[in-house]
Amino acid sequence: MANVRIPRPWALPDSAATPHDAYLNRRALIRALGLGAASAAATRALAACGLSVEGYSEGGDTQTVTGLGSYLPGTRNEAYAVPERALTGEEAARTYNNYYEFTTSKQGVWRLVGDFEVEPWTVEIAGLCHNPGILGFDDLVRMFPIEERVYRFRCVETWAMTVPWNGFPLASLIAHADPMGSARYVVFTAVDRPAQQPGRENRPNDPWPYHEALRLDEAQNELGLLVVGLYGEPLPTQNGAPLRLIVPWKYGYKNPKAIVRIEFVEEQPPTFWNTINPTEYGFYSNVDPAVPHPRWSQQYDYLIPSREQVPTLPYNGYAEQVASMYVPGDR
Ligand SMILES: Nc1nc2c(c(=O)[nH]1)N[C@H]1C(S)=C(S)[C@@H](COP(=O)(O)O)O[C@H]1N2
Ligand SMILES: [Mo]
Repeated sequence: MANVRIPRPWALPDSAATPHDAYLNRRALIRALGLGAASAAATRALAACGLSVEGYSEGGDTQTVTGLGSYLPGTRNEAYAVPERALTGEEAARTYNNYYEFTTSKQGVWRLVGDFEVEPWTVEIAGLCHNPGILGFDDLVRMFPIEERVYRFRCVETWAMTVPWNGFPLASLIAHADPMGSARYVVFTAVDRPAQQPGRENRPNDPWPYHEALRLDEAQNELGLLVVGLYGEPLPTQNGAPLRLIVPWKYGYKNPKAIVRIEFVEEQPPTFWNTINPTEYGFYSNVDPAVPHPRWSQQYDYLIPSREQVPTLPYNGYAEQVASMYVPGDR
């Protein structure tokens, strides 16, 4: 193995990396070696070569067939194409992340996710609904047909990407849960597992576990996607495996990763970033180029990894689908 030459994007400065090629080459190597996506032996063999299996790594030897992604990529839904932007390279999408449970270094997250176990995984449906209960990950991907949608994604910090997500409509899960008339908000809670989340010790005063919320009508909008895959592959841990929310008209922090609980409530609930800094991060947090962040402009998206600058669009380009839900002043 020592004579196999693999580009190592992590050894290069960001500007010099050609990540997409490196990613494809590494996958080709993994396949050529006949290694499964996540067996412990494969992971150790790759680690010995200075490589890692994207997404699921050490500790991932309990993968089932569904865990390996037999339900992916699902059917491409052409209603959600983004014709005016090129797709972001896979490697960039997988190696430039915000995930404070691991680290605040965007290029460091993917290196630190190795101990995080994505299986077994269950999601609790709770609160004001007629059909509460606990659903296993495998149940979810069997119950709800998976589709692929290309969405713009915009972090409040101005970086942006355009990627194909694989998942099922949040509205479908909500219909299954059957909310009561008194339910007005939906809360999403991330897994609370500090022993496998090395960044937690650096931010002990944050209101963990990560939690976010939507008004019920927002959550029922056609755009909300519960995501289990990225680029047709199982969702990498650093991107929120095994289950995360994508609501593309909102800033990135409204898209929680590693969800274990979805709860229906009556009153507007607290949310992670709004609690930390309410003047900078509102409850709604819809993408809006006209409202500057207190510390920077929101007029442009900077596409990763090139940093190409493009105008930020109202509601991130999804005004047609979502604008009617809001009144002026919703922040
Ligand atoms: N659990 C959890 N979810 C999270 C975050 C986080 O720190 N923890 N960061 C959010 C932020 S600020 C952004 S921009 C997106 C980044 O998603 P990506 O890494 O898949 O691009 O995840 C969001 N979801
Ligand atoms: Mo973000």
